[in-house]
Amino acid sequence: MLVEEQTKATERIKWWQEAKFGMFIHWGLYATLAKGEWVMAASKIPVKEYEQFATQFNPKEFNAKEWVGVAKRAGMKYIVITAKHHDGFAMYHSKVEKFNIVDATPFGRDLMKELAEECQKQGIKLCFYYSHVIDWHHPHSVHEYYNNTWDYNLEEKAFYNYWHNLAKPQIQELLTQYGDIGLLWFDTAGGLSKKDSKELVEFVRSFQPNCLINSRVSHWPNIGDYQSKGDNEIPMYGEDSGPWETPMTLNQSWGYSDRDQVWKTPESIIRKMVNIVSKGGNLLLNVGPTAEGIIPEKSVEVLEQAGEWIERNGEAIYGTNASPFPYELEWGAVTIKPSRMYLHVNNEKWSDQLKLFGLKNKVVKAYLLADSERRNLPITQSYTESIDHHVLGIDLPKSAPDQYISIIVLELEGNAQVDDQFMQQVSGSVNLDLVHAETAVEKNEKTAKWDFKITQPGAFDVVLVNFKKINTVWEDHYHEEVKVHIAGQELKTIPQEDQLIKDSPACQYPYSEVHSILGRVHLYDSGNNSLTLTCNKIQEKSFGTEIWQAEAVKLRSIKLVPVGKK
Ligand code: FHN
Repeated sequence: MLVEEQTKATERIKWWQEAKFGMFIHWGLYATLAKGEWVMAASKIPVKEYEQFATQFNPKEFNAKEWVGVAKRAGMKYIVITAKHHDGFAMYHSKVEKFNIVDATPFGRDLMKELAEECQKQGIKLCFYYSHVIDWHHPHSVHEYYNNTWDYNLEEKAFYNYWHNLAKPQIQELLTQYGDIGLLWFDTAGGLSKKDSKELVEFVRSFQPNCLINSRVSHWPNIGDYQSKGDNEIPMYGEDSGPWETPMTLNQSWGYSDRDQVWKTPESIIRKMVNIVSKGGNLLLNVGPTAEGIIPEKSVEVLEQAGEWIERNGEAIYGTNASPFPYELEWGAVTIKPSRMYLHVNNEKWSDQLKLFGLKNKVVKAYLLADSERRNLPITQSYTESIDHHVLGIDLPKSAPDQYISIIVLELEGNAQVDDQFMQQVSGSVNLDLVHAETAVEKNEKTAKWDFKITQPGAFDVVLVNFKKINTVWEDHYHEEVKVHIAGQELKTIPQEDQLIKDSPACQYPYSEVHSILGRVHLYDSGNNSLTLTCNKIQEKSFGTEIWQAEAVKLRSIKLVPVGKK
């Protein structure tokens, strides 16, 4: 990219990177069936029959002020709403297609106009989701896999008929009828050519040069302003060098489903948000309103409770940068600002003293974010030259001052500088994320190698960490031996599902975190070590982010857990 273009891109995305938290709204005609947004395809509902639901769609309870108010109270800074999902129904007044909320329903109001006005009033950026390739209503839309073949014959489809007569004109409408649009969220680009993808980006820019575009505009890499991770996917520390987001469900569905009552708790939302923000990402959290126009009560309750925490702790969230440590910290997470570090401590890890390894700066002052008087917390700092080891100790009050996660602010001399080597954490465990390994392929064997520092030698269990998608048979993926070499010792075993964690900070439905104990090793000396893993699951990161493209089992990391401290 040219320097001038890069400067423009950096400027364009600044508001979004500072915002951190947005509301995703999946709302469409499918809400009348209350079975999620894929109901038309799942039940192969013919277009003519599906169109009939519009005659009953009358969301009289819709109130733009209330909806924007929910986002605001949750601490969200932008709203991304489905202007058209895969069913092809436009939730705004489209002049090019009558299958829209104004022309086809008794409701007859352009609710996007109402939302745009309200967002403007309440200082929230309005953004649109637009399903640009899948459209089950239009006879000529063509996706790589998911087409309406129950009404239309695939061979008779002429993609450019759809593209020029519906998709592009509707995108133009969205960019010209509702004022400034924060971003366009495209989805499911399978089959769209590189040329069409790039032209679409230019097309959007020609109407609104500052409108952001997410990476799902195309399946070709490096198109768009930022990376949308897979649905509900939270990456590893340092996995993405550019801006990224996690689109996430509050329960297990996007569009309203009366069967889905598996809600995340406010605590889980806060933890995931902190985890995402500490890795430099944004959280785009979904609600699926009912056909009447109501955001489900349970969603509002969870969002409001999460919002109360965010309101108290916003200084450590908005406008921050990612943690400089390349691994998950066992007590929580870190965010930074110039000359400042925020330690987000999970309340169940709260103790008399918190220790942080690897911070090189002098700490000028430490205090609790919850303490309006900013009273000093006693600290000690030491450095052991022989093993190049920095240790900060912070004495803490008896009880954690906030709900779920309590924040310690460190004022630093200069901007945060840390030892970015992998090293033992305070409990003695070492987390080695795949993304930071040196990988190689030799004689059909894939290896990953990490260097790390040991400060507390001893015996360790070696644990392989994978994320496994629901309904996946583990043995289909792990049926060969994996090998670990460390300090002259070798472990060889077929990994088993020894422990299943359903809701860890970085893992959630449709994935569970699986721990496999590979065996035990002994590290006798302090200092530098290396570990090599041989495993056929080691692979370069993939670009596919839609849920059906995501791997069924993803290798994340390997851990050394000191014996007796699991
Ligand atoms: O198929 C869609 C799905 O309905 C939903 O809109 C999600 C949100 O990220 N995107 C697609 C699947 O990845």
